[in-house]
Amino acid sequence: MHDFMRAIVIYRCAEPAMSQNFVSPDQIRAWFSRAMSDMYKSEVPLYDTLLDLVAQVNAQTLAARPELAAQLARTGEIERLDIERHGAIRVGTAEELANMRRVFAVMGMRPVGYYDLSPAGVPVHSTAFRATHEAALQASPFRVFTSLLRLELIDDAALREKAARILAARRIFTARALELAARFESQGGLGDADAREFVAEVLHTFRWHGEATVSLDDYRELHGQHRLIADVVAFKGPHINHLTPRTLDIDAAQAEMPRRGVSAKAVIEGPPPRNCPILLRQTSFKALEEAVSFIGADGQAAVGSHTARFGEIEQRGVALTRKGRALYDHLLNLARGRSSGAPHEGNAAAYRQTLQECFAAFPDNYAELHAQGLAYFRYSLTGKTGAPAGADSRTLIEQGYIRYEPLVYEDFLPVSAAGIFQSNLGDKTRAEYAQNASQAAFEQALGAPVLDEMTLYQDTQDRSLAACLQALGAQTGAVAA
Ligand code: OOG
Ligand code: NI
Repeated sequence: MHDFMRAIVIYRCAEPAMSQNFVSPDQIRAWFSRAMSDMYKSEVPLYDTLLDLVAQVNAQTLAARPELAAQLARTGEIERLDIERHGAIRVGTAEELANMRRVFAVMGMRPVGYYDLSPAGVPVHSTAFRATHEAALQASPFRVFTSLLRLELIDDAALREKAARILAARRIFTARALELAARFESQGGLGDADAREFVAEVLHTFRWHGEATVSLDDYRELHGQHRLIADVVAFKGPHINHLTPRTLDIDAAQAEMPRRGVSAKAVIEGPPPRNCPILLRQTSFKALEEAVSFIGADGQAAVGSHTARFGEIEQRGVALTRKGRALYDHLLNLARGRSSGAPHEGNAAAYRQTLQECFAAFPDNYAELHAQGLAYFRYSLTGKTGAPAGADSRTLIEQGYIRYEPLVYEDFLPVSAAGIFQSNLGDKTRAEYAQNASQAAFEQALGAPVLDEMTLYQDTQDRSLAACLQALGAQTGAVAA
């Protein structure tokens, strides 16, 4: 850039009038989510097949279940369904993670939750970047499961140092992307041209690169320690490794997959099928084997391969309260204990049966989930008028002035995530890392605390009830308690 242009840029940054026309972070996120999906379609053609399959299953489900269609129309989820996706990436250093947080902040995405994957033999810990307010989630629910490699869990000191050296030398963001993130921070927003440029610049970070940054020997050494380490360390950046659409019927989608030439993993992660879906159910199919050119001797490239990218679909159900989540964790552990550990190809049918039996103890209708405080809900007015002044919320619900709808789970599940990692890492060996949760270390690397998802669900639930009470209070002339 010429110096006089740089001067103009600096002048524009300092110009307060610029702050008038910022693009909303929700809009930037929606653009970015769309751009990622288009990029992934061109990189992994099977993803397009998956989108097609999910769209078909969703249309069939909505046609066959008008009560579900009506519920999703009331909560607004039906409008976001077609654009709903999550992605996943893995970064290598604290600096990369901290910059990722700054970049996602431009799109209104904050780090929510802490996930420790080390007990499952995956040397990472993670968070989910996502929108937090229900209105923003409605505009674009795009989320990214983001994992930080934990080199400190690698026992081979020489390899650990080599990996750290390789990672220290790479730059996963373009200079321009970071410049625009800094501008967002100092101005409090980005104008239209900046926002569009930002999306295009940040997209580069998540691209697949067919050229490794290391030799085939180094790759093999990293891979020998853990496949995940090779995936993070040997490449230029954190390629998006999957993009997951949301289906309304994961069992139907799973059954349809082989008919379309997609071979899904044997077991759907998460709770069993239910009338009232809770949390999250997920299934994935294997990574593609992709040709990679490694740095060879005398500048000659050496050809090898790597498997990084895979496909996944998910069905989302109601978010659980701490009490509901404790019951979920208890029943899942029970099922896994009874079938001696994590489910696999060989015991899939028996595991499904056991899971179903264990989860019989989890109430399966919304009235019961609501009454027992097991799940979060969103309250709305039914339209019935003449509510008695001063009536409490319970009475207003019982008398049909206020109804409640399940509040959808926006997050992830550590045991499920471990299952997804493992099935796609492909190797049977499951190195055990001792229980090693370290939220403090993760937050230190991130440069900020992660948000507590329970607080977010509670806030949304509270806001919806307060709005109902206020509206009814305005009708009766008295604000209800
Ligand atoms: C992330 C695996 C976890 C999910 O949906 O739980 C995940 C990864 O493989 O990087 O995507
Ligand atoms: Ni996923």
